[in-house]
Amino acid sequence: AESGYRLWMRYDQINDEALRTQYLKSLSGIRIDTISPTLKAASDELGKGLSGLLGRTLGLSSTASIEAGSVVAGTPASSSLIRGLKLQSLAGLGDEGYMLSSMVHNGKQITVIAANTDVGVLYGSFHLLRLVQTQQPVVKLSIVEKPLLKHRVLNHWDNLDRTVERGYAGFSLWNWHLLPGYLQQRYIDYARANASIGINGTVLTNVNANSLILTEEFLPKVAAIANVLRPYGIKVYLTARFSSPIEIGKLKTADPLDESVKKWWKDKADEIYRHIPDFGGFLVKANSEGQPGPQNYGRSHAEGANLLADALAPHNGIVMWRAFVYSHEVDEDRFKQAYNEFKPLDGQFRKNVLVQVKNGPIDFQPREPFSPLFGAMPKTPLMMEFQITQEYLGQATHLVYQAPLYKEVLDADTYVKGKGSTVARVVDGSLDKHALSGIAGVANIGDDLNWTGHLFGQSNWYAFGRLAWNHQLSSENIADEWTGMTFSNVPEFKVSLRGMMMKSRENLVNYMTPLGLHHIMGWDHHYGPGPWIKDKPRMDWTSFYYHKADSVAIGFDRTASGSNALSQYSPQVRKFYGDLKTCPPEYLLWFHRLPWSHRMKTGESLWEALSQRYQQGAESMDPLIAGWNKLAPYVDQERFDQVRMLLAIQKKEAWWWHDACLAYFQSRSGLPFPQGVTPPK
Ligand code: GCW
Repeated sequence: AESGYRLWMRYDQINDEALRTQYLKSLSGIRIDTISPTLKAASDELGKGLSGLLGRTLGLSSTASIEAGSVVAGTPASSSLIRGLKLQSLAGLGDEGYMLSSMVHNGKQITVIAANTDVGVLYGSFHLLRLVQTQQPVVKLSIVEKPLLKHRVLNHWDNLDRTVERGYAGFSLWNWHLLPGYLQQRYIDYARANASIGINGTVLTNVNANSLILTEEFLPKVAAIANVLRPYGIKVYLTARFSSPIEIGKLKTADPLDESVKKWWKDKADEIYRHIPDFGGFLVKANSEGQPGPQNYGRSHAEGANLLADALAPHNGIVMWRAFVYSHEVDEDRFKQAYNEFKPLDGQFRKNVLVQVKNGPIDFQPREPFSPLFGAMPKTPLMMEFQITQEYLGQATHLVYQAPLYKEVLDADTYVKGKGSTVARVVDGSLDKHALSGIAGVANIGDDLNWTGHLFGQSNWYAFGRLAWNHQLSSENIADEWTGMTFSNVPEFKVSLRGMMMKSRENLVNYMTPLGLHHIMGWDHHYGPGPWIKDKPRMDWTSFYYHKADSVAIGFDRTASGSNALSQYSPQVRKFYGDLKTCPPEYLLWFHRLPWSHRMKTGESLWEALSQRYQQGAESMDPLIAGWNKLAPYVDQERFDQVRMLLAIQKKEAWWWHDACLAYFQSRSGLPFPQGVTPPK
């Protein structure tokens, strides 16, 4: 029962009786008038949540008279009371925002959850629940909220056989065999969890796509999932394999300029919308890692994207076209390839296309500089792609709270329109005035009892959703919300756990890839260390390509004397990273190739600094484990043990990284370890 299945929506009774009584005064009954499927979801959630937390079944009614303590939820259309309030602030809230207000109505103190749409009411209901779950006051509420980004989407890399590419939490949630007839409760709980953090879209299938998903065999199954998710404000999207017209359409070509191909996609879109009237659109990986695409026919990414965009446009669907492309056939730093290919296409995409860009230029490393595409395509809405599943971050075995990673990228300044041109402002459309905006997170969810394998994987799903809604939230606040809802609101507990979570990502960077090292993980599985990996069919699949360590130096020179990838950034950013005086140590080997004897600002040599970071990283596990053990009184045995056991594995593996990397790099540098660094076993 305590496996973690309930995620952050636990709704257990608040222990403190005085506090419960206080809450009951303000929240004594729920009134929702008209019951649409979405308002029913809101009312179910409020009913279940408040009754659970406050330990008393709350009256839930569409006719109950308004009493002091009533919660009135609805839209001007669904509720005459809310219509009567003539709420001014609704005007600015769009179709997903909401307000949460304490008000006096006919002399009675009530709480109003109001929005322009039913889904806004649902989001507001979850907000109210969060306040109670985290034991915040609910009197004198005056909250208005609306999302800063339009499309807040999970990307499932789920295959039709239910394996999940880079999934570490079991098999895919989507049981294609039993669909459409059998609808698991889990689909509903998935929808609730996403709605609770404002996620409004999900791509069900892997970007390495199978065209069968677009056939009559599968579309009714997709429609069944869409029907479950719809009341929760979540749209369904699919990945489109570019060669589908050939594979399932029996055409001779998939050339985007061919008339029969255009017609095929139009017909296909019409067919999909017959099954799913509010289908979201397509996510496409094309001409990347062997996937088919427009370049197979000598056409550009824009021509490929526009083909699909035109087919979806009559139905208001969108195309999310990925910019993750690189090829060993091009003699160019992999860092530079996406930019080289996409920047020239700026302005050529249809209005319903977003180009989806991974946060960094290589591939979801523990730390990457922001992708230089952000800021480089002002005429195209760019969608952020984060990876929630920890492909390169110890997968579902290591505790890594990723909000600081997401924030680091979102807050980075591109300087393309002067100071303050942050990546977040590129992505939310405010910098270049785009109405379309979005963010995607590659999901870490599977059918494991606790959804994410590592219990703390839940915090990354949660943090992604919260930042997708509002990228200005702080990592600390998000951690506090999550720990409060997931475990306990005892202040000492929250403060300790926050501290542990906030350090966890930097710890991992230190024991895996300190000082700007990147992509030195084991080949293909990307789990453990593999800095020695050299002989592979492609240079850009070796570790040596990225670290280039020899007896003299280490690092990738991306300044003007090297690949000059830095030229893809604005002059300020270029100078900042390019100048050794300003380049932060965290990014050093991303941009510079330096002798082992290079003097760091701290006075130590590069070799010493590197060794020390590995040492720090490995040693960081002891305080983390001790910290968790101290928290035992606040966590049920089952979840406590889950984390405890994984931390023990993580510690072993942090030392594995330490030993393997130090042994390897010493075989290059030939230098002795500085004092305090444990020699590798
Ligand atoms: O991160 C890499 C992964 C691939 C993945 C690819 C991509 C889905 O190793 O498994 O394929 O990127 O993002 O397309």
